[in-house]
Amino acid sequence: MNKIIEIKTFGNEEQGFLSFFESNKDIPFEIKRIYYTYDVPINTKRGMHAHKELNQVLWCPYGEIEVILDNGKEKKSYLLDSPEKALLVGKGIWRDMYWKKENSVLCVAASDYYNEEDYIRDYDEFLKYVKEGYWNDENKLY
Ligand code: T46
Repeated sequence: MNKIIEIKTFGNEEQGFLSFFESNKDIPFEIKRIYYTYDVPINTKRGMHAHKELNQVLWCPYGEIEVILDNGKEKKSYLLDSPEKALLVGKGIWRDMYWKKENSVLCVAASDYYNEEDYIRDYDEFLKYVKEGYWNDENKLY
């Protein structure tokens, strides 16, 4: 988790491209929910939370979105600027997303149904979980 992966892609410039990934094969979990974020004004920041248990894969089929991941010990920046790139984001990761281009779309496939109880929306609370070793070493960044 917490790394960029390449999405399998077929096609050519004459006919266009098709990209796909499959649960438990290309991404390391079963998908239970899909959502997407769009019509976000440029330079908007979203996210600002972590998940206790949720695993997700993020991809940007159109546009450019920067995702900053923070495991409480280090931060890394990942650029979603191609429909052939995806970012795996596991549990115990604080995330901030920045919309870098007009009309960029963020798509997300998640390992579980929506549950507000799984969110940590306060950064100090997130750091407390990190200090207590809640995720052990399962939230490394790559
Ligand atoms: C994440 C990043 C990448 C629902 O009711 N159902 C859903 O499935 C989702 C995802 C959200 N919501 C509600 C909860 C809030 O009232 O939609 C509203 C906006 O959600 P939020 O402010 O959490 O949106 P983002 O863009 O900051 O974060 C979202 C996901 O919530 C989050 O899990 O990792 O995208």
